[in-house]
Amino acid sequence: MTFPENFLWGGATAANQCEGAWDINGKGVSTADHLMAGSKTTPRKFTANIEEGAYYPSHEAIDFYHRYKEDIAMFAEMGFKIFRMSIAWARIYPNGDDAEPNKAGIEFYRSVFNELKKYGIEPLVTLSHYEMPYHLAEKYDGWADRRCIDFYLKYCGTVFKEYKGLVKYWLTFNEINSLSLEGNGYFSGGILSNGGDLNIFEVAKESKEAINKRFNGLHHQFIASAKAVNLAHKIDGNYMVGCMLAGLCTYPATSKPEDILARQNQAQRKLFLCGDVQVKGEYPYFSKRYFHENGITIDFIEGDTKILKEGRVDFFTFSYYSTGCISTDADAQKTGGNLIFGVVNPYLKTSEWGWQIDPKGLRYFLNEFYDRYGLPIMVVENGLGAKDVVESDGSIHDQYRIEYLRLHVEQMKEAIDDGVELIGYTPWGCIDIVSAGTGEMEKRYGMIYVDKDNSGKGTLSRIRKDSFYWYKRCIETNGADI
Ligand code: BGP
Repeated sequence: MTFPENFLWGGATAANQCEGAWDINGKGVSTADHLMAGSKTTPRKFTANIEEGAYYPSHEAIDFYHRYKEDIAMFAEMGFKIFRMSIAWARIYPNGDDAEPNKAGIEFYRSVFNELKKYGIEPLVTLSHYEMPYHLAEKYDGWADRRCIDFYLKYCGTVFKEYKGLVKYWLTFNEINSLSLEGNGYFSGGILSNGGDLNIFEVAKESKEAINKRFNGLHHQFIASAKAVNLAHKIDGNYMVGCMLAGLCTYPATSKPEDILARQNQAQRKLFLCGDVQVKGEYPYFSKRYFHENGITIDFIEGDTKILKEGRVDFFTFSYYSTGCISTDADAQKTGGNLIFGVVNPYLKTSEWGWQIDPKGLRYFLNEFYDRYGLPIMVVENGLGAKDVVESDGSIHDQYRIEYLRLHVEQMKEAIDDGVELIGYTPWGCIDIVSAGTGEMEKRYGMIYVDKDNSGKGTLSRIRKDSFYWYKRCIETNGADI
């Protein structure tokens, strides 16, 4: 059992969780800049105005904007072949609907890509990772408005042209299926009228109108993604454009037929619907009944069907942290997760944040996705959010993280042996960054520690954890010595 010779080992981040520099060198304010910090039990709050003196985690984050050279050097030291990052749309088009792009923003990412190139690290660029220019949310209600498709394409066209030769792999939307989840209108769609406090751990109550708006927002993202795939291919025949799904991976809680059906339903609606549209180029058969029963009417216009067909993605990617179970028993105990999840699986252990750890599930779902889509796959997020302790000598012994990663790497190996065409692995938050769900800093995923706490205090200095040396060895031996 070995990983293929050219396997893309690396790590993953997102702009609003690591860059900081939220309002300098021409960057516009993004939807993520309006989110305060929360915790495991308190939802993050969205504020319509940025409150003076209040703490907004994205504003400084880990200051990757000024420290990218130092950080990329450490990624190179670990042996990264690929680095997943996102471009902050508002750094390129500050308001989203501007006539001209912000030159300083374009040059910033060019410098980052050049720095990666220096070490032979391939960028994997997410075009939209849980943020958009705030102006688009305020003026147009975000993705609920079809005009956002053109604003997004203008932005895509600019970066596709500017970074030709520097980037090969693109992802159109991070965890696009999060917009198919209750209560996620603002977070993943900039739909302000669906906003308010954000609690992505609970099913928020939405009006029929809000649900309809959210699904139309999703439809607009599908069209934007398909058009972006086409545009990318026109600009550079070597571009590879992928979709990215939140791996909301579930099992039936019992063998009771009702549970089996409920799980099938959940998987179709929350997972496969988006994958099917982006990979197969059309809405799946089961969407009709689902939309009908929930009063959802998609605003299809002439040409949409063709656009979806012609804009199928080149590869498939997903995030994988944990699994949950689906049950029809209303009293079954709920479990945590990066988005809304199911009920407890008695066979699994959980992380400190209540996410169930399931390495074998990764092999299972890699097989599921490959069987359904037949495209090359990358696991573009995976990891353990945990608190770390810095010892008096400055070392950090994160054996728990090594164990988590080791077990998942083992299962990827198995999946490759099963015949799955797995081409890359970018564990989440390879350097500690702000948590998307809670806004905390102390929910750490990194192999590199960043000195900063939940209230935003710290020196921002970087420290190599034990997992840093473990991952370096893993990459060096192409997954043989783990
Ligand atoms: C995914 C997001 C990431 C990320 C990760 C971990 O859903 O794509 O942005 O942060 O989950 O979640 P969290 O940061 O809430 O621990």
